[in-house]
Amino acid sequence: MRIRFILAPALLGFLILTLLVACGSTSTTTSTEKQQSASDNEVHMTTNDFVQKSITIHKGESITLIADNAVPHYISNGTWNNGSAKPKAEAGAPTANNITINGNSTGKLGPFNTSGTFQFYCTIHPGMNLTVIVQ
Ligand SMILES: [Cu+2]
Repeated sequence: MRIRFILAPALLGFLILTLLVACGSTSTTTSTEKQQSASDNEVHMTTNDFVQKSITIHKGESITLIADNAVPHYISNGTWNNGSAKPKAEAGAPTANNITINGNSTGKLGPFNTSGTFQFYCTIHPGMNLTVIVQ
């Protein structure tokens, strides 16, 4: 009699443990998804500029560039300096050679696998610069 009372909760405990392990593997997937969304690093673009002039991200992450209206943008390594385009790729910078972001759509910049400060510009919009700081 007593043994059954002890065994039944033990069996129940085992079942709960099995369920928890099963749920645990599901929540691992969820935390991976969270990590991905946390590293979305969105930068919006108006008709002729980045909404923010710089963004700080972690090593290994990428940036999602978002055109908020119908104007397309072409992103390359370098910067606008006093109205002149200055193409330049820093050591360790991901290559951006006129990455085309059509109007009302998105594009990816990266991944950034090296720490440092990297400059990007839109080749058709003078002054449209973005600084990416990778930590
Ligand atoms: Cu542009």
